[in-house]
Amino acid sequence: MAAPQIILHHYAFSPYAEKVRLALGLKGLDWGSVEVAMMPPRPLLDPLAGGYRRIPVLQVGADIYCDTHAILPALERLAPEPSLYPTLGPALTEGLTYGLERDLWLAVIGITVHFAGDLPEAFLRDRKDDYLYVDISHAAMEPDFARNAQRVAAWTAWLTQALSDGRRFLGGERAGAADLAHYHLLWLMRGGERAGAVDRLLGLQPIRGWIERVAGIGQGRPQGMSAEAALEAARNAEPAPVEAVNTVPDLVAAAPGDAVTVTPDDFARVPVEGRLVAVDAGGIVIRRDDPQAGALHLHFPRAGFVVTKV
Ligand SMILES: N[C@@H](CCC(=O)N[C@@H](CS)C(=O)NCC(=O)O)C(=O)O
Repeated sequence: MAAPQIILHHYAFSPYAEKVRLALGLKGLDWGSVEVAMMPPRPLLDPLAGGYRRIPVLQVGADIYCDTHAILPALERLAPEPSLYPTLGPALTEGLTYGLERDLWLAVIGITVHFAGDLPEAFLRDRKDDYLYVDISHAAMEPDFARNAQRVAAWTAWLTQALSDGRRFLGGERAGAADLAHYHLLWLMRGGERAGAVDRLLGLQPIRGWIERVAGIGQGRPQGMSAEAALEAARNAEPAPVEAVNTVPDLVAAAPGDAVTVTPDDFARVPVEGRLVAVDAGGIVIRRDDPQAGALHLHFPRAGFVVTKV
C-alpha cells in the first residue's frame, strides 16, 4: 500500500491531536500516524518543525503545519468535502474556537488535575518550565479549582443550551470543526475513570448523545509510520508554491525573503527561524532549509503568533 500523503505527528493523550484525528475522520482520510513522545526531546520532529514544540504537527510532503488553526484549514483545502465548516463557515468557526480554546485551556487542565491527581514529576516539570509556565501539580492547581469549575461550567451551560433543541451537531445536521473544538476539551477532562464525576460537575448528562456522536466520527484511516519515513517524505518533496507577499506590513515589519522568527505568544514560546515567504489574513509561511529534511515551508496561523525580523 502506498504511504499516505498526509502525516500527523502526535501522541495518543493529546487533546489538540484528538481534534485533528477527528477532523481526519470527518473527512474520511488516509493518513500516516507518527507517534511522538509526550515531551521533548523529539529529535526526528525538530528538523521538520524547526523547534516548534507543540503537538500536533501536520505534514504534507515538505509543507509543515503548526497549530490546529493552521492544520484544519489545510485539511479543508486538501479535501474540501465534507467540509469542516458547515453552517458557520471557516472564518467564524476558526475565530470563535480560537478564543474558546485559549480562554479555557488552563481551567480545563485544572479540572482534569482535580480528578486525575498528580501526573509524573518529570512531566509536571516539563510543562511548567517549557510549555505552560504554570505549575499544574494537584497541590498548585487545587486552590483555583472553584474558579476553574465555575468558568468551565458557564461554558458547558452554553453548550448544553445550544444543543437543547435536539440538533445532532452544533451547526445542525452535519458535524464540523465547532463540534471538534468543544469536544476535545471535554475529552481531556472526561478521560480515564473521570467521566461520571466531570459530567455531574459540568452538567453534561443531557449532551451525552452529542458526545457519543462526535466520538463516533472516528479517526479516518491511520497507518502507522516511522519518524524516519516522515523525514524521508519531506526530503523527497518540494514545498507547494506560495505567492510571496506581505499584506499586513503595518503589523508585520518584514518583507518576503527576510530572516524572521515566528513565536507562539502564549505557551511554549520557542522561536522558529526561517525566511518569510508570505503573511496575509490567513496565516504565516516561512521557509527553512534543514540539513536533514531539505527545503520546507512551515505554516502558522496569524492568531497567537508573533513574527519578528532578525
Ligand atoms: N494552539 C495550539 C495548542 C496545542 C497544544 O497546546 N498542544 C499541547 C498538547 S494537547 C502541547 O503541545 N503540549 C506540550 C507538548 O506536547 O509538548 C493548537 O491549536 O495546536
